[in-house]
Amino acid sequence: MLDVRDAVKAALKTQTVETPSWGYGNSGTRFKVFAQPGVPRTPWEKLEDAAKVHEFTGVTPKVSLHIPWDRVDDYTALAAYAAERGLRLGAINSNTFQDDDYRLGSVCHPDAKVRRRAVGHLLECVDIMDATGSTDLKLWFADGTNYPGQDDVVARQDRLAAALAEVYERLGEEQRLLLEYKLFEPAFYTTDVPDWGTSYAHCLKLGPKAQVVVDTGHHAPGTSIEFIVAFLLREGKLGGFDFNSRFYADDDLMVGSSDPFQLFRIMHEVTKNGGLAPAANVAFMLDQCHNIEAKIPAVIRSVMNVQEATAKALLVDLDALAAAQREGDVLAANAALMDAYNTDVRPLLRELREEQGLAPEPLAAYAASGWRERIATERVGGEQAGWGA
Ligand code: AOS
Ligand code: ZN
Ligand code: ZN
Repeated sequence: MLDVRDAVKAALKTQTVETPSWGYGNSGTRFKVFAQPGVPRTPWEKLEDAAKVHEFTGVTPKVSLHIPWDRVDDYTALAAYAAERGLRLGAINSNTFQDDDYRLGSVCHPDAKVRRRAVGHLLECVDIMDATGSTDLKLWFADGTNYPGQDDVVARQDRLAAALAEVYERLGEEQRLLLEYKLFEPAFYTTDVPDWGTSYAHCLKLGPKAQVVVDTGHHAPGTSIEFIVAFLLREGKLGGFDFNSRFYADDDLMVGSSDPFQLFRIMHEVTKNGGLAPAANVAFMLDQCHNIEAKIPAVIRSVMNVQEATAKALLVDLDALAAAQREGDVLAANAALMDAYNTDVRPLLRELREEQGLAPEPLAAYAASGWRERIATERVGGEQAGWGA
Protein backbone atom coordinates (compact mmCIF):
# COMPACT_ATOMS: atom_id res chain seq x y z
CA MET A 1 0.00 0.00 0.00
CA LEU A 2 1.21 3.46 -0.86
CA ASP A 3 1.87 5.63 2.14
CA VAL A 4 0.40 9.12 2.17
CA ARG A 5 3.63 10.80 1.15
CA ASP A 6 4.02 8.54 -1.87
CA ALA A 7 0.42 9.14 -2.88
CA VAL A 8 0.91 12.89 -2.62
CA LYS A 9 4.09 12.72 -4.67
CA ALA A 10 2.43 10.56 -7.31
CA ALA A 11 -0.40 13.07 -7.64
CA LEU A 12 2.01 16.00 -7.78
CA LYS A 13 3.82 14.35 -10.66
CA THR A 14 0.69 14.66 -12.77
CA GLN A 15 0.35 18.42 -12.24
CA THR A 16 1.79 20.93 -14.66
CA VAL A 17 1.74 24.72 -14.54
CA GLU A 18 1.57 26.77 -17.74
CA THR A 19 3.64 29.95 -17.71
CA PRO A 20 2.71 33.14 -19.60
CA SER A 21 5.02 34.59 -22.24
CA TRP A 22 4.22 38.10 -20.97
CA GLY A 23 5.51 37.23 -17.50
CA TYR A 24 9.03 37.15 -18.96
CA GLY A 25 8.73 40.56 -20.61
CA ASN A 26 8.67 44.03 -19.16
CA SER A 27 5.47 45.28 -17.64
CA GLY A 28 4.63 47.96 -15.15
CA THR A 29 2.02 50.13 -13.64
CA ARG A 30 0.46 53.12 -15.34
CA PHE A 31 3.27 55.15 -13.74
CA LYS A 32 6.44 53.40 -14.77
CA VAL A 33 7.97 50.33 -16.36
CA PHE A 34 11.29 49.44 -14.79
CA ALA A 35 13.41 47.73 -17.43
CA GLN A 36 15.62 44.86 -16.30
CA PRO A 37 18.80 43.63 -17.99
CA GLY A 38 18.43 40.46 -20.05
CA VAL A 39 14.69 40.74 -20.61
CA PRO A 40 13.64 38.93 -23.82
CA ARG A 41 13.27 40.97 -26.98
CA THR A 42 11.33 38.39 -28.97
CA PRO A 43 8.91 35.48 -28.48
CA TRP A 44 11.85 33.19 -29.18
CA GLU A 45 13.79 34.60 -26.24
CA LYS A 46 10.72 34.35 -24.01
CA LEU A 47 10.65 30.63 -24.82
CA GLU A 48 14.32 30.34 -23.83
CA ASP A 49 13.47 31.78 -20.40
CA ALA A 50 10.42 29.55 -20.07
CA ALA A 51 12.66 26.57 -20.83
CA LYS A 52 14.88 27.57 -17.90
CA VAL A 53 11.86 27.61 -15.58
CA HIS A 54 10.97 24.12 -16.83
CA GLU A 55 14.54 22.94 -16.43
CA PHE A 56 14.55 23.85 -12.73
CA THR A 57 10.96 23.07 -11.76
CA GLY A 58 10.26 20.13 -14.09
CA VAL A 59 6.56 20.97 -14.19
CA THR A 60 6.18 23.84 -16.69
CA PRO A 61 6.24 22.31 -20.16
CA LYS A 62 3.68 24.72 -21.65
CA VAL A 63 3.87 28.43 -22.43
CA SER A 64 0.82 30.64 -23.09
CA LEU A 65 1.18 33.08 -25.97
CA HIS A 66 -0.50 36.42 -26.43
CA ILE A 67 -1.39 37.71 -29.88
CA PRO A 68 -0.24 40.22 -31.11
CA TRP A 69 2.49 40.54 -28.46
CA ASP A 70 3.96 37.23 -29.63
CA ARG A 71 3.31 37.67 -33.33
CA VAL A 72 5.84 35.88 -35.58
CA ASP A 73 5.89 35.05 -39.29
CA ASP A 74 6.06 31.32 -38.79
CA TYR A 75 4.16 29.78 -35.86
CA THR A 76 5.07 26.24 -36.88
CA ALA A 77 8.72 27.25 -36.53
CA LEU A 78 7.98 28.79 -33.12
CA ALA A 79 6.36 25.53 -31.99
CA ALA A 80 9.39 23.60 -33.27
CA TYR A 81 11.71 25.99 -31.40
CA ALA A 82 9.70 25.31 -28.24
CA ALA A 83 9.84 21.56 -28.81
CA GLU A 84 13.63 21.68 -29.17
CA ARG A 85 13.66 23.09 -25.64
CA GLY A 86 11.26 20.53 -24.20
CA LEU A 87 8.31 22.92 -24.35
CA ARG A 88 4.91 23.09 -26.04
CA LEU A 89 2.88 26.16 -26.91
CA GLY A 90 -0.16 26.44 -24.69
CA ALA A 91 -3.17 28.75 -24.64
CA ILE A 92 -3.42 31.44 -27.26
CA ASN A 93 -4.60 34.66 -25.56
CA SER A 94 -6.44 37.09 -27.78
CA ASN A 95 -6.18 40.86 -27.59
CA THR A 96 -9.17 42.99 -28.44
CA PHE A 97 -8.30 45.81 -26.10
CA GLN A 98 -5.38 47.77 -27.49
CA ASP A 99 -6.66 49.26 -30.73
CA ASP A 100 -8.26 52.69 -31.13
CA ASP A 101 -11.24 50.98 -32.75
CA TYR A 102 -12.12 49.38 -29.42
CA ARG A 103 -12.96 52.56 -27.51
CA LEU A 104 -16.57 51.38 -27.05
CA GLY A 105 -15.76 47.68 -26.93
CA SER A 106 -14.79 44.89 -29.31
CA VAL A 107 -17.21 42.00 -29.82
CA CYS A 108 -19.92 44.01 -28.01
CA HIS A 109 -19.24 47.27 -29.86
CA PRO A 110 -22.35 48.98 -31.26
CA ASP A 111 -20.78 49.19 -34.74
CA ALA A 112 -20.87 45.95 -36.73
CA LYS A 113 -17.64 46.84 -38.56
CA VAL A 114 -15.70 46.94 -35.28
CA ARG A 115 -17.30 43.68 -34.14
CA ARG A 116 -16.28 42.06 -37.42
CA ARG A 117 -12.71 43.19 -36.90
CA ALA A 118 -12.66 41.77 -33.36
CA VAL A 119 -14.13 38.44 -34.45
CA GLY A 120 -11.63 38.36 -37.31
CA HIS A 121 -8.84 38.58 -34.75
CA LEU A 122 -10.33 35.76 -32.68
CA LEU A 123 -10.60 33.57 -35.78
CA GLU A 124 -7.00 34.39 -36.62
CA CYS A 125 -6.07 33.17 -33.13
CA VAL A 126 -7.65 29.81 -33.97
CA ASP A 127 -5.60 29.71 -37.20
CA ILE A 128 -2.52 30.26 -35.02
CA MET A 129 -3.63 27.43 -32.73
CA ASP A 130 -3.78 25.16 -35.76
CA ALA A 131 -0.16 26.03 -36.57
CA THR A 132 1.16 25.80 -33.01
CA GLY A 133 -0.82 22.74 -31.95
CA SER A 134 -2.39 24.74 -29.11
CA THR A 135 -5.66 23.40 -27.82
CA ASP A 136 -6.88 26.37 -25.76
CA LEU A 137 -8.16 29.74 -26.94
CA LYS A 138 -8.32 32.06 -23.96
CA LEU A 139 -10.68 34.99 -24.33
CA TRP A 140 -10.76 37.98 -22.07
CA PHE A 141 -12.85 40.94 -23.17
CA ALA A 142 -12.26 44.46 -21.91
CA ASP A 143 -15.78 45.27 -23.13
CA GLY A 144 -18.16 47.22 -20.96
CA THR A 145 -19.49 50.71 -20.37
CA ASN A 146 -18.50 53.60 -18.15
CA TYR A 147 -21.79 55.47 -17.83
CA PRO A 148 -25.42 54.57 -17.20
CA GLY A 149 -27.25 54.69 -20.51
CA GLN A 150 -24.07 54.49 -22.58
CA ASP A 151 -25.24 51.35 -24.38
CA ASP A 152 -27.93 48.70 -24.21
CA VAL A 153 -26.82 45.98 -21.80
CA VAL A 154 -28.96 43.27 -23.39
CA ALA A 155 -27.98 44.18 -26.95
CA ARG A 156 -24.35 43.89 -25.88
CA GLN A 157 -25.02 40.38 -24.54
CA ASP A 158 -26.62 39.47 -27.89
CA ARG A 159 -23.55 40.71 -29.77
CA LEU A 160 -21.24 38.82 -27.40
CA ALA A 161 -23.22 35.59 -27.86
CA ALA A 162 -23.12 35.94 -31.66
CA ALA A 163 -19.35 36.51 -31.68
CA LEU A 164 -18.69 33.59 -29.35
CA ALA A 165 -20.90 31.31 -31.44
CA GLU A 166 -18.95 32.14 -34.59
CA VAL A 167 -15.62 31.46 -32.90
CA TYR A 168 -16.95 28.27 -31.31
CA GLU A 169 -17.98 26.97 -34.74
CA ARG A 170 -14.45 27.47 -36.03
CA LEU A 171 -12.83 25.37 -33.26
CA GLY A 172 -11.26 22.06 -34.26
CA GLU A 173 -12.07 18.70 -32.68
CA GLU A 174 -9.41 18.96 -29.99
CA GLN A 175 -9.68 22.69 -29.39
CA ARG A 176 -11.66 24.52 -26.75
CA LEU A 177 -12.58 28.06 -25.83
CA LEU A 178 -11.86 29.35 -22.32
CA LEU A 179 -13.90 32.40 -21.37
CA GLU A 180 -12.47 34.61 -18.67
CA TYR A 181 -14.55 36.98 -16.55
CA LYS A 182 -13.51 40.07 -14.63
CA LEU A 183 -15.47 42.25 -12.24
CA PHE A 184 -14.31 45.60 -13.56
CA GLU A 185 -11.48 47.37 -15.38
CA PRO A 186 -11.08 48.89 -17.85
CA ALA A 187 -14.85 49.46 -17.81
CA PHE A 188 -16.22 50.86 -14.57
CA TYR A 189 -20.02 50.88 -14.85
CA THR A 190 -20.87 47.60 -16.53
CA THR A 191 -18.57 44.86 -17.75
CA ASP A 192 -19.94 42.50 -20.39
CA VAL A 193 -18.45 39.37 -18.79
CA PRO A 194 -18.20 40.48 -15.16
CA ASP A 195 -18.54 37.21 -13.27
CA TRP A 196 -18.42 33.43 -13.44
CA GLY A 197 -22.19 33.17 -13.85
CA THR A 198 -22.17 35.21 -17.05
CA SER A 199 -19.24 33.25 -18.41
CA TYR A 200 -20.88 29.97 -17.40
CA ALA A 201 -24.19 30.87 -19.05
CA HIS A 202 -22.47 31.67 -22.35
CA CYS A 203 -20.32 28.54 -22.19
CA LEU A 204 -23.32 26.37 -21.43
CA LYS A 205 -25.15 27.67 -24.47
CA LEU A 206 -22.10 27.26 -26.70
CA GLY A 207 -21.48 23.61 -25.87
CA PRO A 208 -18.93 21.24 -24.36
CA LYS A 209 -15.91 22.88 -25.97
CA ALA A 210 -16.53 26.13 -24.06
CA GLN A 211 -15.39 26.39 -20.46
CA VAL A 212 -14.83 29.03 -17.82
CA VAL A 213 -11.41 30.22 -16.75
CA VAL A 214 -11.01 31.55 -13.22
CA ASP A 215 -8.49 34.36 -12.89
CA THR A 216 -7.89 34.57 -9.17
CA GLY A 217 -7.47 38.37 -9.33
CA HIS A 218 -10.83 39.09 -10.95
CA HIS A 219 -13.30 39.03 -8.05
CA ALA A 220 -14.77 41.38 -5.53
CA PRO A 221 -12.93 41.30 -2.20
CA GLY A 222 -14.31 38.56 0.02
CA THR A 223 -15.61 36.40 -2.83
CA SER A 224 -15.27 32.69 -2.14
CA ILE A 225 -13.27 31.65 -5.19
CA GLU A 226 -13.14 28.08 -3.89
CA PHE A 227 -16.93 27.88 -4.06
CA ILE A 228 -16.85 28.96 -7.71
CA VAL A 229 -14.16 26.38 -8.41
CA ALA A 230 -16.13 23.59 -6.73
CA PHE A 231 -19.32 24.53 -8.58
CA LEU A 232 -17.66 24.71 -12.00
CA LEU A 233 -15.84 21.42 -11.48
CA ARG A 234 -19.10 19.73 -10.58
CA GLU A 235 -20.60 21.02 -13.81
CA GLY A 236 -17.58 20.02 -15.91
CA LYS A 237 -17.11 23.67 -16.82
CA LEU A 238 -13.83 24.54 -15.15
CA GLY A 239 -11.41 24.98 -18.05
CA GLY A 240 -8.56 26.39 -16.05
CA PHE A 241 -7.03 29.07 -13.90
CA ASP A 242 -5.21 32.29 -14.45
CA PHE A 243 -3.30 32.20 -11.19
CA ASN A 244 -2.00 35.35 -9.55
CA SER A 245 -2.29 37.11 -6.26
CA ARG A 246 -3.89 40.37 -5.33
CA PHE A 247 -4.35 42.78 -2.47
CA TYR A 248 -6.72 45.24 -4.13
CA ALA A 249 -7.85 44.60 -7.69
CA ASP A 250 -6.24 42.80 -10.62
CA ASP A 251 -2.76 43.13 -9.13
CA ASP A 252 -1.19 40.22 -11.09
CA LEU A 253 1.34 39.54 -8.32
CA MET A 254 2.94 36.17 -7.62
CA VAL A 255 0.30 33.54 -6.85
CA GLY A 256 0.19 32.49 -3.24
CA SER A 257 2.21 35.48 -2.09
CA SER A 258 -0.51 37.46 -0.34
CA ASP A 259 -2.91 34.73 0.68
CA PRO A 260 -1.44 31.22 0.55
CA PHE A 261 -4.40 30.00 2.60
CA GLN A 262 -6.82 31.03 -0.13
CA LEU A 263 -4.70 29.19 -2.68
CA PHE A 264 -4.79 26.12 -0.45
CA ARG A 265 -8.58 26.34 -0.15
CA ILE A 266 -8.89 26.56 -3.93
CA MET A 267 -6.56 23.61 -4.42
CA HIS A 268 -8.47 21.62 -1.82
CA GLU A 269 -11.62 21.89 -3.94
CA VAL A 270 -9.61 21.01 -7.03
CA THR A 271 -7.96 17.91 -5.55
CA LYS A 272 -11.04 16.73 -3.68
CA ASN A 273 -13.24 16.99 -6.76
CA GLY A 274 -10.99 15.29 -9.30
CA GLY A 275 -9.60 18.46 -10.85
CA LEU A 276 -6.03 17.23 -10.78
CA ALA A 277 -6.74 14.17 -12.91
CA PRO A 278 -5.48 14.60 -16.48
CA ALA A 279 -8.97 13.69 -17.73
CA ALA A 280 -10.40 16.78 -16.03
CA ASN A 281 -8.19 18.88 -18.33
CA VAL A 282 -7.96 21.82 -15.95
CA ALA A 283 -5.22 24.17 -17.16
CA PHE A 284 -3.19 25.58 -14.27
CA MET A 285 -1.95 28.74 -15.91
CA LEU A 286 -0.19 31.74 -14.43
CA ASP A 287 -1.27 35.23 -15.47
CA GLN A 288 1.24 37.49 -13.78
CA CYS A 289 3.47 40.47 -14.35
CA HIS A 290 6.74 40.94 -12.53
CA ASN A 291 7.43 44.63 -12.26
CA ILE A 292 9.94 45.09 -9.48
CA GLU A 293 11.14 41.53 -8.88
CA ALA A 294 13.45 39.45 -11.09
CA LYS A 295 11.19 37.77 -13.63
CA ILE A 296 12.48 34.20 -14.04
CA PRO A 297 12.90 33.61 -10.28
CA ALA A 298 9.44 35.13 -9.74
CA VAL A 299 7.93 32.58 -12.13
CA ILE A 300 9.85 29.78 -10.39
CA ARG A 301 8.64 31.00 -6.99
CA SER A 302 5.05 31.11 -8.26
CA VAL A 303 5.25 27.56 -9.56
CA MET A 304 6.62 26.43 -6.20
CA ASN A 305 3.76 28.21 -4.41
CA VAL A 306 1.23 26.33 -6.55
CA GLN A 307 2.99 23.06 -5.80
CA GLU A 308 3.08 23.75 -2.08
CA ALA A 309 -0.63 24.59 -1.97
CA THR A 310 -1.40 21.47 -4.01
CA ALA A 311 0.72 19.26 -1.76
CA LYS A 312 -1.05 20.59 1.33
CA ALA A 313 -4.43 20.06 -0.32
CA LEU A 314 -3.46 16.49 -1.14
CA LEU A 315 -2.57 15.93 2.51
CA VAL A 316 -6.11 16.61 3.69
CA ASP A 317 -7.42 13.43 5.30
CA LEU A 318 -10.60 13.14 3.24
CA ASP A 319 -11.95 10.20 5.22
CA ALA A 320 -11.59 12.05 8.51
CA LEU A 321 -13.09 15.14 6.88
CA ALA A 322 -16.10 13.24 5.52
CA ALA A 323 -16.67 11.50 8.88
CA ALA A 324 -16.58 14.81 10.74
CA GLN A 325 -18.96 16.35 8.21
CA ARG A 326 -21.40 13.42 8.52
CA GLU A 327 -21.37 13.76 12.27
CA GLY A 328 -21.77 17.49 12.12
CA ASP A 329 -18.51 17.90 14.02
CA VAL A 330 -17.65 21.37 12.84
CA LEU A 331 -14.41 21.70 14.74
CA ALA A 332 -13.05 18.31 13.65
CA ALA A 333 -13.94 19.04 10.02
CA ASN A 334 -12.19 22.36 10.19
CA ALA A 335 -9.20 20.74 11.91
CA ALA A 336 -8.84 18.24 9.06
CA LEU A 337 -8.21 21.15 6.73
CA MET A 338 -6.04 23.14 9.12
CA ASP A 339 -3.81 20.16 9.95
CA ALA A 340 -3.02 19.76 6.28
CA TYR A 341 -2.54 23.49 5.75
CA ASN A 342 -0.16 23.75 8.67
CA THR A 343 2.07 20.94 7.44
CA ASP A 344 5.47 22.00 6.14
CA VAL A 345 5.51 20.33 2.70
CA ARG A 346 8.84 21.73 1.62
CA PRO A 347 10.82 18.60 2.60
CA LEU A 348 8.38 16.46 0.60
CA LEU A 349 8.78 18.70 -2.45
CA ARG A 350 12.55 18.58 -2.16
CA GLU A 351 12.33 14.81 -2.07
CA LEU A 352 10.01 14.77 -5.08
CA ARG A 353 12.42 16.91 -7.11
CA GLU A 354 15.36 14.69 -6.24
CA GLU A 355 13.38 11.63 -7.30
CA GLN A 356 12.79 13.39 -10.62
CA GLY A 357 16.45 14.16 -11.10
CA LEU A 358 16.00 17.86 -10.31
CA ALA A 359 17.85 20.07 -7.88
CA PRO A 360 15.88 20.16 -4.60
CA GLU A 361 16.00 23.98 -4.47
CA PRO A 362 14.98 25.37 -7.89
CA LEU A 363 15.73 29.01 -7.03
CA ALA A 364 19.23 28.25 -5.81
CA ALA A 365 19.88 26.02 -8.81
CA TYR A 366 18.72 28.76 -11.17
CA ALA A 367 20.91 31.34 -9.42
CA ALA A 368 23.92 29.03 -9.76
CA SER A 369 23.23 28.29 -13.43
CA GLY A 370 24.66 31.55 -14.76
CA TRP A 371 21.62 32.15 -17.00
CA ARG A 372 20.85 35.53 -15.48
CA GLU A 373 24.38 36.78 -16.18
CA ARG A 374 24.38 35.24 -19.65
CA ILE A 375 21.18 36.90 -20.84
CA ALA A 376 22.26 40.22 -19.35
CA THR A 377 25.44 40.04 -21.44
CA GLU A 378 23.98 38.61 -24.63
CA ARG A 379 20.64 40.36 -24.90
CA VAL A 380 21.86 43.83 -25.63
CA GLY A 381 20.46 46.12 -28.28
CA GLY A 382 17.00 45.85 -29.76
CA GLU A 383 13.82 46.50 -27.87
CA GLN A 384 12.81 44.54 -24.81
CA ALA A 385 9.43 42.85 -25.01
CA GLY A 386 6.58 44.36 -23.07
CA TRP A 387 2.91 45.08 -23.37
CA GLY A 388 2.23 46.02 -26.95
CA ALA A 389 5.54 44.66 -28.26
C1 AOS B 1 -6.93 40.72 -18.00
O1 AOS B 1 -7.15 41.32 -16.94
C2 AOS B 1 -6.88 39.27 -18.06
O2 AOS B 1 -6.45 38.76 -16.84
C3 AOS B 1 -6.12 38.61 -19.19
O3 AOS B 1 -6.16 37.24 -18.99
C4 AOS B 1 -4.64 38.90 -19.27
O4 AOS B 1 -4.10 39.53 -18.16
C5 AOS B 1 -4.22 39.60 -20.51
O5 AOS B 1 -5.01 39.26 -21.57
C6 AOS B 1 -2.76 39.26 -20.85
O6 AOS B 1 -2.78 38.23 -21.72
ZN1 ZN C 1 -6.20 36.63 -16.76
ZN1 ZN D 1 -6.41 40.08 -15.22
